[in-house]
Amino acid sequence: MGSDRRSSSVRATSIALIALLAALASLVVLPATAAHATAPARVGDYDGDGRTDPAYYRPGPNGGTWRVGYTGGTQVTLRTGWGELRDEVVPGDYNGDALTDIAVFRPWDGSWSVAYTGGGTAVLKTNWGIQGDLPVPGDYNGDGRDDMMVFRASDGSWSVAYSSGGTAVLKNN
Ligand SMILES: [Ca+2]
Ligand SMILES: [Ca+2]
Ligand SMILES: [Ca+2]
Repeated sequence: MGSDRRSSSVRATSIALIALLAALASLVVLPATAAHATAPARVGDYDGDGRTDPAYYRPGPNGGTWRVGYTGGTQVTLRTGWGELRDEVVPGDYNGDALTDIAVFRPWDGSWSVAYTGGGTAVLKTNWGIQGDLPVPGDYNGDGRDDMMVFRASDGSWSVAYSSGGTAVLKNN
């Protein structure tokens, strides 16, 4: 009897603890889940078959996760633990091998880092862009490699650093 009472009291305490944890979880976990739900879709041709593949980047405290669903139906995690929470994702084909590469722009130091889908990583550029700039990667010189463009709303400038080297301001105001 005594042991039953004790175990039911332990059970009650456990249930109270679980309820407390659930309440805390709803405070702590749900906003993160909501953020994950809005993980940006970043399409690209990640397998080079000429068809655009749906993909998304999910930021996390220990680095982000990139998932891609190939048009043929296979889903693959391209990379985990890569990128930081405040990074902006800027996928593109930075080496011109026809495979979209995963990449991030880091506003606080202006760095552009890429993890090539074919393998290997690189910091493509530093000090290219600041907080508030809009990164707009694309192939601005038609050499088959995407370039690092930043648009600055405050002065209407479009500044590009070509993947092959060199920089230019394409348009101002
Ligand atoms: Ca594809
Ligand atoms: Ca590539
Ligand atoms: Ca280019």
